[in-house]
Amino acid sequence: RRRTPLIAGNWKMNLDHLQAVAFVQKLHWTLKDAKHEDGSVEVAVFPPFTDLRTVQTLLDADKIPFALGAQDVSAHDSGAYTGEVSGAFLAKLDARYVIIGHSERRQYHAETDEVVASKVKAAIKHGLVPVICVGETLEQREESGPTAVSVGQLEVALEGVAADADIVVAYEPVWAIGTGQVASPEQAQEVCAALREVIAAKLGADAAARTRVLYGGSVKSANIASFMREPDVDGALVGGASLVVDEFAAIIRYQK
Ligand code: G2H
Repeated sequence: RRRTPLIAGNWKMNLDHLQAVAFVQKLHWTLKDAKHEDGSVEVAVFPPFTDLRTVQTLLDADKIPFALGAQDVSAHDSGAYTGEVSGAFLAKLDARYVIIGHSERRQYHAETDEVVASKVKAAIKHGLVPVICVGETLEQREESGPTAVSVGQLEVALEGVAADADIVVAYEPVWAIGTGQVASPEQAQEVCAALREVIAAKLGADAAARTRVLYGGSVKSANIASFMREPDVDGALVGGASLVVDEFAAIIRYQK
Protein backbone atom coordinates (compact mmCIF):
# COMPACT_ATOMS: atom_id res chain seq x y z
CA ARG A 1 0.00 0.00 0.00
CA ARG A 2 1.15 3.51 -0.70
CA ARG A 3 0.40 4.96 2.70
CA THR A 4 2.52 3.94 5.69
CA PRO A 5 0.13 2.69 8.39
CA LEU A 6 0.05 4.79 11.55
CA ILE A 7 -0.61 3.20 14.93
CA ALA A 8 -1.25 6.02 17.39
CA GLY A 9 -1.55 5.62 21.16
CA ASN A 10 -3.80 8.24 22.75
CA TRP A 11 -2.99 7.99 26.43
CA LYS A 12 -5.72 10.48 27.39
CA MET A 13 -5.27 11.59 31.04
CA ASN A 14 -3.14 8.60 32.08
CA LEU A 15 0.50 8.04 33.08
CA ASP A 16 2.48 10.76 34.86
CA HIS A 17 5.96 11.60 33.60
CA LEU A 18 7.66 8.90 35.68
CA GLN A 19 5.19 6.22 34.61
CA ALA A 20 5.62 7.44 31.04
CA VAL A 21 9.36 6.73 31.09
CA ALA A 22 8.85 3.19 32.37
CA PHE A 23 6.09 2.59 29.85
CA VAL A 24 7.97 3.85 26.78
CA GLN A 25 11.12 1.92 27.71
CA LYS A 26 9.17 -1.28 28.23
CA LEU A 27 7.28 -0.84 24.97
CA HIS A 28 10.51 -0.21 23.09
CA TRP A 29 12.12 -3.37 24.47
CA THR A 30 9.01 -5.43 23.82
CA LEU A 31 9.02 -4.24 20.22
CA LYS A 32 12.71 -4.78 19.51
CA ASP A 33 13.09 -5.85 15.89
CA ALA A 34 9.40 -5.32 15.20
CA LYS A 35 8.39 -3.95 11.85
CA HIS A 36 8.15 -0.35 12.99
CA GLU A 37 11.97 -0.40 13.07
CA ASP A 38 12.12 -0.73 9.28
CA GLY A 39 9.51 1.95 8.72
CA SER A 40 6.73 -0.35 7.53
CA VAL A 41 4.53 0.91 10.36
CA GLU A 42 4.75 4.29 12.06
CA VAL A 43 4.16 4.35 15.81
CA ALA A 44 3.16 7.52 17.64
CA VAL A 45 2.46 8.15 21.32
CA PHE A 46 0.28 10.98 22.64
CA PRO A 47 1.07 11.56 26.33
CA PRO A 48 -0.38 14.34 28.51
CA PHE A 49 1.33 17.74 28.11
CA THR A 50 3.27 17.33 31.35
CA ASP A 51 5.00 14.19 30.00
CA LEU A 52 6.01 15.55 26.61
CA ARG A 53 9.42 16.90 27.53
CA THR A 54 10.40 13.75 29.45
CA VAL A 55 9.23 11.39 26.71
CA GLN A 56 10.90 13.46 23.99
CA THR A 57 14.21 13.33 25.89
CA LEU A 58 13.92 9.55 26.27
CA LEU A 59 13.04 8.93 22.60
CA ASP A 60 15.98 11.07 21.59
CA ALA A 61 18.52 9.58 24.03
CA ASP A 62 17.66 5.95 23.31
CA LYS A 63 16.94 6.50 19.60
CA ILE A 64 13.46 5.05 19.99
CA PRO A 65 11.62 5.37 16.66
CA PHE A 66 8.25 6.54 17.98
CA ALA A 67 6.77 9.83 16.87
CA LEU A 68 5.55 12.15 19.60
CA GLY A 69 2.20 13.90 19.67
CA ALA A 70 0.11 16.08 21.95
CA GLN A 71 -3.58 15.60 22.72
CA ASP A 72 -4.66 19.19 22.05
CA VAL A 73 -3.31 22.60 21.01
CA SER A 74 -4.38 26.19 21.44
CA ALA A 75 -5.86 28.05 18.49
CA HIS A 76 -3.64 30.98 19.54
CA ASP A 77 0.13 31.48 19.22
CA SER A 78 0.81 33.11 22.61
CA GLY A 79 -0.65 35.59 25.06
CA ALA A 80 -3.32 35.85 27.74
CA TYR A 81 -4.88 32.39 27.36
CA THR A 82 -4.53 30.85 30.80
CA GLY A 83 -4.09 27.10 30.70
CA GLU A 84 -3.59 26.87 26.95
CA VAL A 85 -0.55 25.39 25.19
CA SER A 86 0.78 26.91 21.97
CA GLY A 87 1.65 24.87 18.90
CA ALA A 88 4.95 26.76 18.88
CA PHE A 89 5.85 25.19 22.24
CA LEU A 90 4.87 21.71 21.05
CA ALA A 91 6.97 22.10 17.90
CA LYS A 92 9.98 23.06 20.05
CA LEU A 93 9.62 19.76 21.91
CA ASP A 94 9.83 17.90 18.57
CA ALA A 95 6.18 16.90 18.73
CA ARG A 96 5.17 15.86 15.23
CA TYR A 97 1.45 15.33 15.72
CA VAL A 98 -1.42 16.84 17.65
CA ILE A 99 -4.87 15.33 18.15
CA ILE A 100 -7.57 17.89 17.41
CA GLY A 101 -11.31 17.63 18.00
CA HIS A 102 -11.32 14.36 19.91
CA SER A 103 -14.91 13.58 20.85
CA GLU A 104 -14.02 13.96 24.54
CA ARG A 105 -12.96 17.57 23.83
CA ARG A 106 -16.07 18.18 21.78
CA GLN A 107 -18.27 16.67 24.55
CA TYR A 108 -16.65 17.88 27.78
CA HIS A 109 -14.98 21.09 26.59
CA ALA A 110 -17.65 22.31 24.17
CA GLU A 111 -15.31 22.34 21.18
CA THR A 112 -17.29 23.27 18.10
CA ASP A 113 -16.41 22.50 14.49
CA GLU A 114 -15.21 26.11 14.21
CA VAL A 115 -12.87 25.78 17.21
CA VAL A 116 -11.54 22.56 15.71
CA ALA A 117 -10.95 24.33 12.39
CA SER A 118 -8.98 27.14 14.02
CA LYS A 119 -6.85 24.64 15.96
CA VAL A 120 -6.14 22.72 12.76
CA LYS A 121 -4.86 25.93 11.20
CA ALA A 122 -2.75 26.74 14.26
CA ALA A 123 -1.19 23.26 14.22
CA ILE A 124 -0.28 23.47 10.54
CA LYS A 125 1.11 26.98 11.00
CA HIS A 126 3.55 25.65 13.59
CA GLY A 127 4.63 22.67 11.51
CA LEU A 128 2.59 20.09 13.42
CA VAL A 129 0.48 17.42 11.75
CA PRO A 130 -3.11 17.63 13.01
CA VAL A 131 -4.85 14.33 13.70
CA ILE A 132 -8.37 15.55 13.02
CA CYS A 133 -10.98 13.46 14.86
CA VAL A 134 -14.55 13.15 13.65
CA GLY A 135 -17.39 10.80 14.46
CA GLU A 136 -21.06 10.47 15.22
CA THR A 137 -23.06 9.50 18.28
CA LEU A 138 -25.47 6.57 18.10
CA GLU A 139 -28.40 9.00 17.99
CA GLN A 140 -26.85 10.89 15.08
CA ARG A 141 -26.15 7.64 13.22
CA GLU A 142 -29.77 6.63 13.58
CA GLU A 143 -31.00 10.07 12.53
CA SER A 144 -28.76 10.96 9.61
CA GLY A 145 -26.98 7.78 8.61
CA PRO A 146 -23.40 6.61 9.08
CA THR A 147 -21.43 9.25 7.15
CA ALA A 148 -23.22 12.62 7.31
CA VAL A 149 -21.92 13.83 10.70
CA SER A 150 -18.28 12.88 10.09
CA VAL A 151 -18.35 14.31 6.58
CA GLY A 152 -19.79 17.59 7.86
CA GLN A 153 -17.24 17.83 10.69
CA LEU A 154 -14.33 17.21 8.33
CA GLU A 155 -15.59 19.71 5.75
CA VAL A 156 -15.51 22.47 8.37
CA ALA A 157 -12.15 21.33 9.77
CA LEU A 158 -10.52 21.49 6.32
CA GLU A 159 -11.84 24.97 5.51
CA GLY A 160 -8.88 27.08 4.38
CA VAL A 161 -6.34 24.25 4.66
CA ALA A 162 -3.77 24.21 1.83
CA ALA A 163 -3.78 21.29 -0.63
CA ASP A 164 -0.21 20.31 0.28
CA ALA A 165 -0.79 20.33 4.05
CA ASP A 166 0.24 17.24 5.97
CA ILE A 167 -2.78 16.00 7.92
CA VAL A 168 -4.18 12.79 9.41
CA VAL A 169 -7.90 12.11 9.82
CA ALA A 170 -9.33 9.78 12.46
CA TYR A 171 -12.83 8.35 12.32
CA GLU A 172 -13.94 7.68 15.88
CA PRO A 173 -17.61 6.76 16.24
CA VAL A 174 -18.57 8.11 19.67
CA TRP A 175 -20.61 4.99 20.40
CA ALA A 176 -17.47 2.84 20.05
CA ILE A 177 -15.13 4.86 22.28
CA GLY A 178 -14.08 3.14 25.46
CA THR A 179 -17.30 1.14 25.38
CA GLY A 180 -15.94 -2.15 24.07
CA GLN A 181 -18.62 -1.80 21.39
CA VAL A 182 -16.38 -1.76 18.35
CA ALA A 183 -17.49 -0.71 14.87
CA SER A 184 -17.37 -3.47 12.28
CA PRO A 185 -14.57 -3.25 9.69
CA GLU A 186 -17.24 -2.60 7.05
CA GLN A 187 -18.70 0.27 9.08
CA ALA A 188 -15.23 1.77 9.52
CA GLN A 189 -14.44 1.36 5.83
CA GLU A 190 -17.68 3.03 4.76
CA VAL A 191 -17.01 6.20 6.76
CA CYS A 192 -13.25 6.26 6.09
CA ALA A 193 -13.96 6.09 2.34
CA ALA A 194 -16.45 8.95 2.65
CA LEU A 195 -13.84 10.99 4.54
CA ARG A 196 -11.29 10.35 1.81
CA GLU A 197 -13.81 11.75 -0.66
CA VAL A 198 -14.07 14.90 1.45
CA ILE A 199 -10.27 15.22 1.36
CA ALA A 200 -10.37 14.80 -2.43
CA ALA A 201 -13.08 17.42 -2.81
CA LYS A 202 -11.41 19.93 -0.47
CA LEU A 203 -7.70 19.35 -1.03
CA GLY A 204 -7.50 17.39 -4.30
CA ALA A 205 -6.80 13.87 -5.47
CA ASP A 206 -3.11 13.88 -4.45
CA ALA A 207 -3.98 14.78 -0.87
CA ALA A 208 -6.68 12.10 -0.79
CA ALA A 209 -4.24 9.45 -2.01
CA ARG A 210 -1.52 10.52 0.44
CA THR A 211 -3.50 11.26 3.63
CA ARG A 212 -3.89 8.57 6.26
CA VAL A 213 -7.38 7.97 7.57
CA LEU A 214 -7.42 6.08 10.88
CA TYR A 215 -10.12 4.19 12.71
CA GLY A 216 -10.46 4.68 16.47
CA GLY A 217 -12.78 3.19 19.08
CA SER A 218 -12.10 0.09 21.14
CA VAL A 219 -9.24 -1.10 18.92
CA LYS A 220 -7.44 -4.11 20.41
CA SER A 221 -4.88 -6.68 19.25
CA ALA A 222 -7.79 -9.04 18.52
CA ASN A 223 -9.48 -6.71 16.01
CA ILE A 224 -6.69 -4.56 14.50
CA ALA A 225 -6.02 -6.88 11.56
CA SER A 226 -9.65 -6.84 10.47
CA PHE A 227 -9.58 -3.03 10.24
CA MET A 228 -6.23 -2.96 8.46
CA ARG A 229 -7.61 -5.20 5.72
CA GLU A 230 -9.98 -2.41 4.67
CA PRO A 231 -8.61 -0.33 1.78
CA ASP A 232 -9.40 3.09 3.28
CA VAL A 233 -8.30 2.37 6.86
CA ASP A 234 -4.63 3.36 7.20
CA GLY A 235 -4.11 2.75 10.88
CA ALA A 236 -5.66 3.17 14.29
CA LEU A 237 -6.03 5.70 17.07
CA VAL A 238 -5.92 3.51 20.17
CA GLY A 239 -7.00 4.62 23.63
CA GLY A 240 -7.36 2.03 26.41
CA ALA A 241 -5.31 -0.67 24.70
CA SER A 242 -2.40 1.76 24.12
CA LEU A 243 -1.78 1.80 27.89
CA VAL A 244 -1.03 -1.93 28.12
CA VAL A 245 2.46 -2.67 26.80
CA ASP A 246 1.78 -6.18 25.48
CA GLU A 247 -1.54 -5.18 23.95
CA PHE A 248 -0.16 -2.10 22.21
CA ALA A 249 2.89 -4.06 21.01
CA ALA A 250 0.60 -6.73 19.57
CA ILE A 251 -1.45 -4.05 17.79
CA ILE A 252 1.73 -2.62 16.25
CA ARG A 253 2.71 -6.13 15.16
CA TYR A 254 -0.64 -6.92 13.57
CA GLN A 255 -0.54 -9.26 10.59
CA LYS A 256 -3.13 -8.89 7.88
C1 G2H B 1 -11.16 6.61 21.09
C2 G2H B 1 -10.02 5.74 21.40
C3 G2H B 1 -8.71 6.53 21.27
P1 G2H B 1 -10.52 3.68 23.01
O1 G2H B 1 -11.22 7.69 21.99
O2 G2H B 1 -8.79 7.84 20.85
O3 G2H B 1 -10.16 5.25 22.72
O4 G2H B 1 -9.57 2.87 22.16
O5 G2H B 1 -10.28 3.50 24.48
O6 G2H B 1 -11.93 3.45 22.59
